[in-house]
Amino acid sequence: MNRRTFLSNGVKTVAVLAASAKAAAAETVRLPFANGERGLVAYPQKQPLIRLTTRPPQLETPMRLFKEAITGNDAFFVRYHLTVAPPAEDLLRPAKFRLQVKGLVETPLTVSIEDLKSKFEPVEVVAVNQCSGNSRGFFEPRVIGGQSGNGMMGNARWKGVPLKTILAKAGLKSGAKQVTFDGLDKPLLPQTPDFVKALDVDQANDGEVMLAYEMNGEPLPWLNGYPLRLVVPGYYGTYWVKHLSEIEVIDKVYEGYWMNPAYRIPDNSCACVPPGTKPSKTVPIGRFNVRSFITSHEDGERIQKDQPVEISGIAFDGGSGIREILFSEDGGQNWREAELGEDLGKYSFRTWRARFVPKKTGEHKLQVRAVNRTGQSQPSEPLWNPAGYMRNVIETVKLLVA
Ligand SMILES: Nc1nc2c(c(=O)[nH]1)N[C@H]1C(S)=C(S)[C@@H](COP(=O)(O)O)O[C@H]1N2
Ligand SMILES: [Mo]
Repeated sequence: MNRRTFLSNGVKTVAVLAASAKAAAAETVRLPFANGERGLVAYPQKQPLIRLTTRPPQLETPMRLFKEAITGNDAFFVRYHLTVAPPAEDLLRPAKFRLQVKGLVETPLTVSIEDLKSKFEPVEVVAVNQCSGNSRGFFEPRVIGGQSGNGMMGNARWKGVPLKTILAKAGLKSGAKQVTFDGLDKPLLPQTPDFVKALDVDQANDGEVMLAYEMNGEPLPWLNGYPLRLVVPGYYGTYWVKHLSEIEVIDKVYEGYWMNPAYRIPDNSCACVPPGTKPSKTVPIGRFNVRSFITSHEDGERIQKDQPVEISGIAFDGGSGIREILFSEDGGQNWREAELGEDLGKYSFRTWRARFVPKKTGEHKLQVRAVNRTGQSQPSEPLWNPAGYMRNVIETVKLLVA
């Protein structure tokens, strides 16, 4: 089956899949919080992933699939906001698909995927995409929004054209302040605001923000933005607009719904407020904070006394890179340095491992804590904000030693 046929079959199948998702989800998983029962569901180009919602499709990656630094395309999480998402297959056909660049530019552009691939020097970056609300289900007190576990994240090698190159080709006019990004998915009801995101011109021109057409050496999977998406290394997934079809340069700060009031955090250094309270001032969410996970073992797993095991996992931050990973086998009383894996770049997952020899039976609380190159680390108590964003508390995995 070639990719075209696959995509076409895929799009036809999805309606059926969505309709029968309940029935198909015989297999379920339990995320470790109240009401954490979830079905596993297989969408086109995806292996069975944890279903958060069906309309629109929102799928979370099971933690056991994060054992490698790169997340497979078939394992990569999926997040959509609008009901008519993903867009109809017809709109995505390379023959039809065009990216428009307009607004405060000297020369408005209409670019095909073929143009992007053939007329511009490609660049690559390995970068984590993580949803702002990753791990929201763990918030206490609970908050409104998708109740996800830790799997709304993934790391891939992205290939495409720097946004800066395209903006230079169009030529920014003076007074350009922000750039907005819109994809082909649309709301079902006219009252629902279209999903449009904005970046300041300086950031859009930083040379790192990318118009990506490939992910891990393949065209983007349909559910991850085929045929073109924005990649904003180090920044929360909300800016990584999928099925990107319209770029507009504007002379003011964009105030559309998905920039304001949505996707905002308390305007302070912890992006947090006392649980249950509202921030007095907010700003748009920005870079990732530091996180690390144990992915070799699941909470509650059993291991043998005196048998050495390798504990391993991943860590990342918003782009300074990981300096050090600390591992604790006693619930955070003592910490020792873990061994870092290959460095795939400052925006990538960094793998780590540590040897653990359980000396006594009973429950052992394993913990991991990453420190980035600017010295930032993770809190031992969870931080709280009303939207349930940016959770990065030190994670604990309990192992039972027999
Ligand atoms: N067109 C479009 N792009 C979008 C979204 C969307 O709803 N529509 N959601 C954003 C959000 S909030 C996230 S977290 C990422 C998720 O990327 P993924 O689905 O490829 O994992 O896509 C972003 N890009
Ligand atoms: Mo998101």
